[in-house]
Amino acid sequence: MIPMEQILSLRSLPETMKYWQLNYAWMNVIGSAFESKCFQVNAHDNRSGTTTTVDTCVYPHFEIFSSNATPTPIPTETPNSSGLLWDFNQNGNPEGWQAWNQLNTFQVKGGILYTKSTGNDPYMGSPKITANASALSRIEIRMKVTAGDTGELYFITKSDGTYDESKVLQFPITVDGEFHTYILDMSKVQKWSGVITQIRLDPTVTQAAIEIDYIHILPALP
Ligand SMILES: [Ca+2]
Repeated sequence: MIPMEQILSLRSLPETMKYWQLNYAWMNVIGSAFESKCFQVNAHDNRSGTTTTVDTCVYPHFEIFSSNATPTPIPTETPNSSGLLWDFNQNGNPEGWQAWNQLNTFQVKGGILYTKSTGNDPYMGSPKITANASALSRIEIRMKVTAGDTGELYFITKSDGTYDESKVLQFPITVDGEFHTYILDMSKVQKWSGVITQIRLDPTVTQAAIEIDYIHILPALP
């Protein structure tokens, strides 16, 4: 038998699909991953918490996406008293972050978001947020990158919703095979003001393996 988790990991199945139309999503994943054959799988229903064994057969050219498995919209995230924290500590859940450019294998496992840069302009976007720029001006990123020399943190605001070179902080990265914590003082960037509505991380500027432990938006250092 093939554990449900293993099947889900064969494709980057959106987290919301695990809750929506579970059987449909699960059949689709099998169909895209195997040749025609029959076998048993464990199907875990996240809603009821129950696991059942099911006989199933799949066929080549099985429909890959379900048109009625509409993902639940991700709400805008607002800070709690600590700030905005993305820890990537739940397997399979990138917490609203998405690979936007030149990043593949975007996967959360064992407390780490794993991804791989395929070019010289890789970047990933946060979920929509509502963050008071003057209250939260420090960003901490703990990550391990295998190549490159520079990371970049872009952002947009309520009054300026375009990603451009006026709203970015560049920082040197260390590529020695270890995790490093980068502390970014966003108050150095003139346009870090008003309400921040989204951030974007360019973890490096070349092809590299990337592991991200966490991304935190925090109050300024005292
Ligand atoms: Ca983590």
